[in-house]
Amino acid sequence: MKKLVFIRHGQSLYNLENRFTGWVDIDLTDDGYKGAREAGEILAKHGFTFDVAHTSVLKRAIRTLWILLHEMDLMWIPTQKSWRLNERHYGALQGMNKDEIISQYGEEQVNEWRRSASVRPPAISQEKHACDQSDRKYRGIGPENIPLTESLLDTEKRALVYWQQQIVPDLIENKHVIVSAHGNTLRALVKYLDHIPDDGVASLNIPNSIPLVYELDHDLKPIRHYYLHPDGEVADGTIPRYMDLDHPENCDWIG
Ligand code: DG2
Repeated sequence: MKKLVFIRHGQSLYNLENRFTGWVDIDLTDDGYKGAREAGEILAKHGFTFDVAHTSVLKRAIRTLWILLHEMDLMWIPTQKSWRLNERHYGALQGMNKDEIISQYGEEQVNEWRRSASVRPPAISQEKHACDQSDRKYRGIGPENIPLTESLLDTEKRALVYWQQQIVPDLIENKHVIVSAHGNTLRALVKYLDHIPDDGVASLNIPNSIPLVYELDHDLKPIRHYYLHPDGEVADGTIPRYMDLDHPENCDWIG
């Protein structure tokens, strides 16, 4: 059996301020640092170790990984960073307060932008797009690959290229793999792994800094998955498929 751990970065400043983040390279809050430390502690407590790590080129995911690996005394392991693991590009919504956008466009429209599979938010301005294109982080990937906006399916498509080319080979070699990424990149990977249909993905939410463990068979098919939560108790047979952020009281944890 192969084990793969996903972690969404700790709370970012924009998460705290309830703003759309996407490709904006915002850092962690103090709580974000704490969450990342706790994630490392609980992984170590449960005997997890890693041979290789994958993350995005955005500092909230990178720093979460650094802190977590520091807690586990694993700072030496090889780490690969790729724009393909970046958060979904939220287009013109980036930097905007989510509640203000709801009052402007209505809950239904905003929900569709946030949680539908195929709907893209309005595109970013040409000026901002030019800034992304000239960002050194994205040099060498081809300006045509820098999105103006993305749907979840767009994000899934580019994340799956990375999955197939970089993560699958590590898993085949039986390496212990951790992926530190973002809410929507991880939604896209979970959607793929668990064959969630496009119209079933709206209620899938990934919480900040709670390790999500996948056990996979030799063909990389998921056997089961569970969250490791610092306040949790071992929950046998009652593991929720996903955390419902709106109703966390419905969730069981392995901790
Ligand atoms: C959040 C997700 O991404 O937002 O871009 O605002 O994981 O990088 O904090 P993250 C963002 P929602 O899709 O939940 O609105």
